[in-house]
Amino acid sequence: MTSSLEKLLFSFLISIISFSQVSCHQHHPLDPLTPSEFNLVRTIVENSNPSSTHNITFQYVGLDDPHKPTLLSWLSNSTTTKTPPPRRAFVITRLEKQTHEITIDLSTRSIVSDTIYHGHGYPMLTMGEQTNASELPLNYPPFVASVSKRGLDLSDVVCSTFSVGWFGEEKSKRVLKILCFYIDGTANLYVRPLEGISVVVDLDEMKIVEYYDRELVPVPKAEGTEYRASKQKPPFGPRLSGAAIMQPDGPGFTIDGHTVRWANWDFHLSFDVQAGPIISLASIYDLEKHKFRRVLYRGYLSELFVPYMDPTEDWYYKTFFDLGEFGIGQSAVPLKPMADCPANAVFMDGYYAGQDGKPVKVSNVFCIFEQHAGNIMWRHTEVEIPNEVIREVRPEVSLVVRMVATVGNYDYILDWEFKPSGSIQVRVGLTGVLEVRGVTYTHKDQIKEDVYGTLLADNTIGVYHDHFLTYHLDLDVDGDANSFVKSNLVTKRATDHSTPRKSYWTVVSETAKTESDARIQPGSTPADLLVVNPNKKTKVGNNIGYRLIPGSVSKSILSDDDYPQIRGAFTKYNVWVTPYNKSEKWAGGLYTDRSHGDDTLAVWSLRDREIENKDIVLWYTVGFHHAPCQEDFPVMPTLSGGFELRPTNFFERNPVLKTMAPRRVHWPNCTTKP
Ligand SMILES: *[C@@H]1O[C@H](CO)[C@@H](O)[C@H](O)[C@H]1NC(C)=O
Ligand SMILES: *[C@@H]1O[C@H](CO)[C@@H](O)[C@H](O)[C@H]1NC(C)=O
Ligand SMILES: *[C@@H]1O[C@H](CO)[C@@H](O)[C@H](O)[C@H]1NC(C)=O
Ligand SMILES: *[C@@H]1O[C@H](CO)[C@@H](O)[C@H](O)[C@H]1NC(C)=O
Ligand SMILES: *[C@@H]1O[C@H](CO)[C@@H](O)[C@H](O)[C@H]1NC(C)=O
Ligand SMILES: [Cu+2]
Repeated sequence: MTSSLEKLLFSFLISIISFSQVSCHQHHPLDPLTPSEFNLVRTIVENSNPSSTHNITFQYVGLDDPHKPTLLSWLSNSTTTKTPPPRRAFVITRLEKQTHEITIDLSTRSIVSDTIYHGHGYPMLTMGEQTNASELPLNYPPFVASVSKRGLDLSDVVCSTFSVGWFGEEKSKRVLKILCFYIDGTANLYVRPLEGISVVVDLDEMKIVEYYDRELVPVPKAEGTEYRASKQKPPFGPRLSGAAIMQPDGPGFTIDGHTVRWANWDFHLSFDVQAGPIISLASIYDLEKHKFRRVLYRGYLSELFVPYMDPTEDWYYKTFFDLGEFGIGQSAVPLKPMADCPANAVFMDGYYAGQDGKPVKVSNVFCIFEQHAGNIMWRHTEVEIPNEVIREVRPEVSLVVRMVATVGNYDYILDWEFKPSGSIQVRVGLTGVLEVRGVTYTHKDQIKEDVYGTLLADNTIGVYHDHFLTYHLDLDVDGDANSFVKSNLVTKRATDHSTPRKSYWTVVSETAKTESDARIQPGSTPADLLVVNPNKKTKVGNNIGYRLIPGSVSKSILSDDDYPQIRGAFTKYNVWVTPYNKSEKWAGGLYTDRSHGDDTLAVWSLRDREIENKDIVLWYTVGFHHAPCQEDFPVMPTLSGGFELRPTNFFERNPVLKTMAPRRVHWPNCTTKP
């Protein structure tokens, strides 16, 4: 692409930039690493291994976020204290079949620690090694023979990588499976699997170590699988009518570095190769108290577990951990203006370290926009007052931060929506292409046995599966010492004959003392789930809090002793609470690929630590059981889920009572033709 001279000049420039950026402390301590910092990390790591520079692969490079108390004390002192907490990078490399954990101090440009990880599991897969591995079959004679045996054209075959999980082996090698698909006549390769062929690649050797061609199954036909607008044939419709969003005064938010300020909200938005968007230090301005009050110290998607339900030889291992294995940030795609996000959106780029440690840019990785969805923030019509009708309505405007990750066939839309009322609504949208199994069947009546899915089209089974998105929510409700409270709604019998009523319900609150009190399946009994600050009360004496309003609450229904469930045991409950611990970040463990499930949220929680009046982390899983249907084919309309964090006795009264309605925008004199 570029000449080596240009590359040399480029790296020279980068090193100049890195000097200036690293030495003048302009970063917020939670800012993601900059391109120059990624280069600095690479240089430091490579210089520490001068003889094997070309053999190091960077599996993870990210900010080693400062110790929370240090950061909080720096923030509350930031006007007086000059030095921010030390800026550090956390790096995982593979070198000579070993996993290295390296911490680098970016200001002193030194390695703080470099240890070899000896436990189970492997780091996140890089794009580079997945690309290299997926190209191996195309030059592998037995595979080439299998393709021609099926009468297919090798040039229309594309292959993709699949993590293999763990099924009880003592030691598991760093391997991947490769599955291949047939393009010929469609862009929808995932619905045209070359079923029956499996290829196992050893990533350390980067070579094929196992190969099977088990059965000849017809490749589902291309007809009807296309999703590109340009390839569709009439009839079309319906045509949706257009609308425009006008913000003549520009957006109502400001972005200062990575800090976003909008309406009464203030938060930091970062990008991580594994987690994608990270929201930090979200606080809301209290009009009555004349100050910002803390709500969420850090919130991000911590794991995304997708087990498939076909237990047969070619499919049983498909139990993916999209975050720990593939990286949701690494899978992020550039957002398309006017389509992925509305016209008034502002975009941000993101960077991560590629396998060679060099920064990789994802343009438009986030979009941020004010959402005018036509909803009502609050209203009341009063007609009971003689000779007067009062009608007060406040339209709702909210702020949305969006990222889309495309993990192979599937697309995940990840939204964080902030509302002036103090609510934070987290939404996920599932779309993209289903993972399908090729079969001989063309009609449901031919199927006598369990096929573990739905026949969607000729020769095509959409396999049953789940999506579990587990969020790490380090709420700091008006301070870091918080408690988790279950306000159970309990039915009472009216027995004393003073009322014609036979029953009513009342609220009986229980504060969780230890972790075991906070493993919850919402909906099993009616209850409000709250994170409260037990040290602060409203004027009338209620505990200041935030409530979790669960959305879709599917939990895993695999048996506890099933291997994927051991690794994904954190999906057994939708809600967990743990005491804050900097190293407990990833619900599926730091080394998720081929993990044995010994470093999961479920295992940490077994310590049954105290969580009352402590700095606590709430974990919530948005779950979907997905039994595919024909409408999901050839590409799936978005299926949404999520949850809400809503102030509950946090404010003294309705915090949007005095919120001013958006200014009416006058349309410029233009005409549009249909
Ligand atoms: C890098 O790895 C290859 C193959 O594993 C090996 O032959 C070579 O000696 C290694 N190079 C260095 C500099 O360690
Ligand atoms: C401010 O900094 C001083 C000195 O570093 C520290 O002792 C103090 O606890 C900090 N204040 C707060 C509110 O964190
Ligand atoms: C992938 O292939 C490229 C190009 O051949 C090579 O530079 C790189 O080292 C390979 N990566 C791995 C992990 O083998
Ligand atoms: C923090 O979590 C890690 C991993 O679970 C654990 O090894 C460590 O002991 C914990 N630290 C504290 C202070 O609990
Ligand atoms: C729009 O139309 C109004 C009424 O016809 C006119 O007064 C005004 O000047 C026009 N504005 C522009 C920007 O053309
Ligand atoms: Cu699905």
